[in-house]
Amino acid sequence: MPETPREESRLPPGQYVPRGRPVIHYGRVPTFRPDTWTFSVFGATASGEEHRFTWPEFAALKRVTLIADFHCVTKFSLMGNEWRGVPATALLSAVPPAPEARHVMLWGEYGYSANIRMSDFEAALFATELDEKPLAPERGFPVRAVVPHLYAWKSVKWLRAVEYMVEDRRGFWEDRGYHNIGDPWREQRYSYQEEPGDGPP
Ligand SMILES: Nc1nc2c(c(=O)[nH]1)N[C@H]1C(S)=C(S)[C@@H](COP(=O)(O)O)O[C@H]1N2
Ligand SMILES: [Mo]
Repeated sequence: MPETPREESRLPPGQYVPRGRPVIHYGRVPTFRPDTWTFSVFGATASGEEHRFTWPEFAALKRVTLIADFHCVTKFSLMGNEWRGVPATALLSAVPPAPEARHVMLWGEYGYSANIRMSDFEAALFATELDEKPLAPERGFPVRAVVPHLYAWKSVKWLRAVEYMVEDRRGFWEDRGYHNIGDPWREQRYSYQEEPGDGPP
């Protein structure tokens, strides 16, 4: 059996493991209302239609476990999180995108958003549990995105919608000076580091 790599070798450049497990977000924690909550998939869907899941429908999707570290661009990393949730691949089969959709916008409550490439989306999880417990309200209850290989601002808490996109557009932080792709292993922190092709103008 291969050993789990030690934490040091799992830390991208410039990151550190803090004491405790910080919670960080912009704005306040929303209240979950199961009767009115919906999760929509819209934009460049194969059918051209928007699809909305109610909470019971979403909760009935198959779930998997994913163990992953996450890296905040402010430099702390939370190691070895055990996420459980719906893999994006399940959503892609339930609501297929149009073949020309190459990008995805993840939408949280209050209009928080983050854009990722379709290839990043395929590796994402819609987490409903962390470390064998339902997500805490401040961690994104009832559903948060987990995009394990990109900076954590892309892991949108209180996720409410997924928009398939043909053309790339910047999300909340990408529009405020952060890198369009945000790969922590390449330290893609800020938009001034972008190379041609990394993002929309
Ligand atoms: N909806 C929403 N999701 C968000 C944020 C936010 O402000 N709003 N902040 C992001 C940032 S910058 C980080 S580092 C992580 C923090 O996740 P945590 O609070 O579970 O540590 O959530 C991300 N998801
Ligand atoms: Mo962050």
